[in-house]
Amino acid sequence: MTTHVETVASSIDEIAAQIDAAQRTGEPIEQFGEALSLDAAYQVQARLLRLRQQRGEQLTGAKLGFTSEAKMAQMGVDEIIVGFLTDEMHLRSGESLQLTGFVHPRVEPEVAFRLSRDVAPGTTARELVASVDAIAPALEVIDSRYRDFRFSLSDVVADNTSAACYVLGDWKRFRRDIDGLAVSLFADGRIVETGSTSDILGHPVRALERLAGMLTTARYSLPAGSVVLAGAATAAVAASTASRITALIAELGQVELCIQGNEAEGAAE
Ligand code: OOG
Ligand code: MG
Repeated sequence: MTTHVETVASSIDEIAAQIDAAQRTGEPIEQFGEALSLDAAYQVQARLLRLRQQRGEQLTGAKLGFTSEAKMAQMGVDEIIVGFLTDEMHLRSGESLQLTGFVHPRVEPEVAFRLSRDVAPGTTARELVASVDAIAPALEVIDSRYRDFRFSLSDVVADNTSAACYVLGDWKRFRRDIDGLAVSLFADGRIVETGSTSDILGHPVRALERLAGMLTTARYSLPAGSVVLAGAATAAVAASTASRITALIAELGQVELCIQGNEAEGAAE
């Protein structure tokens, strides 16, 4: 006889397997909706991380979501969420994004922090901020595995907060006075979104402080050298609309992503 606990555990594994398959094939799935609690969604996310680690991927950091009004308004979700990053998601400078294999990727500008020490659940906000040694402009590629890029809070948490890839600009020494810096997103040289680093919870360092409390929920430790993405200051743009997307953050610099596949529309592969 199966107990209730076993049934719940197997449905977490089952949901994780479905999301993992959607991520690997680029075939979208239906939302889970009300059936999935937020706690179960974080368990699904932890299971997804284990599946990726079993395939040899390494945890390289964490990302926050919905830390700006622009993102909350774009997606209709208004609670801060956390997801994980792995080495496979890291696109090196000069590497292009291949659109094949994604469902409907979008790109957004991010502030990235680097941790100089291991950070485990239970670390205080003050300790976490004190462990940061560098900051960089970044781009995040998000790709919801759900049909039509629509989800509830639990759906998006289970789907590792839509995390797909990230690109980092050059690291600079960490400093705290990084609020009020202009953020611009360009698609093929045209400005498509603008904002300010203050749009991230009033100050990007607040995103770090929030992460401290969320590691317990997320159930993982971050190794020294980990990257933390603070959450986009502006709405995201569809990757299919440009062959080059650039984020520029005043005083931090710029970071660029080339996208392959747009020009191949209709061409025989
Ligand atoms: C969820 C991910 C949100 C951010 O920066 O706010 C996020 C999504 O928009 O699909 O990464
Ligand atoms: Mg993001």
